[in-house]
Amino acid sequence: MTARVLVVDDLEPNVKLLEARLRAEYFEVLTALSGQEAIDIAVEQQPDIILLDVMMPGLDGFQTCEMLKAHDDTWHIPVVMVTALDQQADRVAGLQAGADDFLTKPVQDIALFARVKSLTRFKQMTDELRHRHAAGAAMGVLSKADLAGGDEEQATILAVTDRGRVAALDQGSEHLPKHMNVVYEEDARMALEAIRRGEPDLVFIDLGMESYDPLRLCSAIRAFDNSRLAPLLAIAEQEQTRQLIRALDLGVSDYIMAPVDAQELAARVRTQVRRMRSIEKLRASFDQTMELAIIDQLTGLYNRRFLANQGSRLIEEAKASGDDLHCLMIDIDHFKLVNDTYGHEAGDDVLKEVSSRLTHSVRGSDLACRTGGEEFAVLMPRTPRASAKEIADRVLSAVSAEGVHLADGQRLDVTVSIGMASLSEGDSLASILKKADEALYRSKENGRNQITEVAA
Ligand code: GH3
Ligand code: MG
Repeated sequence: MTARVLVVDDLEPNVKLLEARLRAEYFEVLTALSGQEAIDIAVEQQPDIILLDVMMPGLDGFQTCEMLKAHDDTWHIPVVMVTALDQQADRVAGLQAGADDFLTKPVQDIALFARVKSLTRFKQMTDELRHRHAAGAAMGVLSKADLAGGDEEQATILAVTDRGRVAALDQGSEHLPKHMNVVYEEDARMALEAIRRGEPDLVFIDLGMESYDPLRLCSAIRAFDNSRLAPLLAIAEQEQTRQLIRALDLGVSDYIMAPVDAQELAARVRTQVRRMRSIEKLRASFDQTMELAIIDQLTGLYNRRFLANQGSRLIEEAKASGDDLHCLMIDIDHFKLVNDTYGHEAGDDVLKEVSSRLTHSVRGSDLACRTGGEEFAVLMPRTPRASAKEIADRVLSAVSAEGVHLADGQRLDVTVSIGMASLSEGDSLASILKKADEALYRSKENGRNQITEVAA
């Protein structure tokens, strides 16, 4: 995995040093010697991740971080604060300024690449979701709030270790929000099952475990869809750097070195949980936006926009494969009379009921849409004429067979008129809809409650 990293430090030798190490691992590197320069470059060049020194003249690292996180063009770029060793207060201030992670000087390779890779993975995931969001919805612009800070309360942490309780973990949990509780599991197989069931929100893996290969556990967790994204934190002893590097290659999200600093542990747990929650939030908000963008809210059918996109695709596919495709245009008869006689609400109820009967009359592979007030279109891919006619008959009788019950108990007879057209060579979505529409008007002229076909 590669990424574009912006290195920010007022001391040029520091910049050069990090730059060389990142380049050696095939990262692309941008550099800045001040906070302001960092902001300008970030806005213009959109790096994937920013390594930001804390102690700088002018804008210091915290101020720079705050400004990056407040700027519309840079708020989504992960920031790693580079702090002097033993500056515990700096770490807390960094996280408060909105930093996504921190590294302590002198920066060790393993820590550097672990943080950079993990944040790059996170950014790729959120970028993908942000792009889908933007593409899928002209409405519903994604706000900063959708990404920033998922809810980090209420998390279950599973610690997999066969060496008894980890003192630092117990101490660390004192620094965690109240609703994060740590559960221990000695049996790696049991742990794996719980993880695959999606039970823990975060997993600690003790790399010193003896009853089961901890690396095998990491890869087994990552091999399953359900647990592919679960935050995994490795706990490693100083002499376990080789295993740790393997674990990071296998997709461990982060690690903590023994002797574990309880506050650091708490900060890392919170960061991981927050990241996971923000991805979940982004997904949910994406699904919701998509649904609003493509579903007609009154009837639950697809809307005109979806027909325009998806319909064109179906037409192109049918033309490429040579399969039959048929189109129905359906319009409720004398619908204005329903509104005028029984009121708009009764009209809405009729629309919902007709839509529901339509949905039940067509097949899952057919695309049924509400194209306008009381007008519907159905595209039926891979459907020969005889089957299309059968489906049109089914729609006609499903609507007329039984009256629609209004909220006040009255029963209303409702019928529809239908136009049917088949796809011919030169057709586009617009032209097949037009043909079906013309056929529909013939059904209206000829007395309604009937189907008119136009041949290809
Ligand atoms: P025809 O048989 O020729 O189709 O006659 P019609 O009365 O169905 O057609 P017309 O186009 O004259 O009237 C359609 C009516 O549908 C007019 C409009 O007020 C009503 N309408 C459109 N959208 C909605 C809606 O969402 N809810 C309700 N209740 N009525 C709607
Ligand atoms: Mg009508």
